[in-house]
Amino acid sequence: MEKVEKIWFDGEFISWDDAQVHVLTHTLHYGLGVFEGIRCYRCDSGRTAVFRLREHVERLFNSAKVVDLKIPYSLGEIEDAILETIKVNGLEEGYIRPLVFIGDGAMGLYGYENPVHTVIAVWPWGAYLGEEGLEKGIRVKISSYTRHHVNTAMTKAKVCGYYVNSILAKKEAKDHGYDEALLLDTEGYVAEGSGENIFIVRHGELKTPPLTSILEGITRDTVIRIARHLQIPVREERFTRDELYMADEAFLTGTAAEITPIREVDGKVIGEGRRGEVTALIQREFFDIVKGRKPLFEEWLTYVGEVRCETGSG
Ligand code: PPE
Repeated sequence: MEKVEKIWFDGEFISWDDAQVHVLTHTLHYGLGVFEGIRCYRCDSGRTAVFRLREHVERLFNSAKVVDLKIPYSLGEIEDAILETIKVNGLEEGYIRPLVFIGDGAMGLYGYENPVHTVIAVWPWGAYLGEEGLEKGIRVKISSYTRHHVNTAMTKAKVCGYYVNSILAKKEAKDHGYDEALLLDTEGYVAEGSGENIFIVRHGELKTPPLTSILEGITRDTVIRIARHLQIPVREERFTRDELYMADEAFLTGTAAEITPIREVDGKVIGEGRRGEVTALIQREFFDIVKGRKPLFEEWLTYVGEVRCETGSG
């Protein structure tokens, strides 16, 4: 990965190489920590804008709430720190990774008296599933791993440890020559990708799994709003893998993955085996929005380096 100069670590900027932790860091052993993934884009005006900053930082605080981590900063402070981190590094376009974790101190499962650390790293990050994937679509495999049961993991929280499930699914898919894994829920319905939500297009309608055992994706919400704006019907409804096989189009959504068309699932060609029309339409609208070309969705953009009249408090 491409390094930048500084990382925000507990309120201070330190150099990338100095951003280290002790080997007895609690989160490293047991996985209880929360994080976010946010993107910023260089707009046509030349300015850099963070996409849906408020919603991402709110989700970070909600994730922390779900697992009882106390973030020692307010929501507004984290937002400002994110903007500052982008600015000091001169990042024009890329990815932002806030992480809240439990430091070293006591070992054993009850780490709640250990210090809680907060870091914000940024780096340039291109297309998550490849530039070609964005254009031509990717090949996906239904995973042999099941997405967490709602009472095993509270999947609306973006918790570090949950990602072991995603990593194994992703590795399995890659080992079998696919680009990405798709996980079913404990009842066998389509849930989500290893790090993306999923949509299908059938009979001119969009369908996406309801928010039960999946992450409340911010890109998912963006797509739903874009579809409504374009007057494409959207249903949040469970569907099965055979319905996915029969779909006219399918695509994945995520901050990292953006909007990535699916051209094949388990060796079966989806639709015409390339980016479908509805997918292309939504993808185009999405990139226009994040790059500041759509005044109607301007409220989703927070520009870096501008004085903000409103900073929320946590
Ligand atoms: N489901 C999961 C499990 C998930 O991790 C993500 C984001 C999503 C859905 C989509 O959510 P949103 O980004 O709000 O639209 N995955 C992040 C981590 C990727 C990584 O490799 O790290 C991301 O896209 O930033």
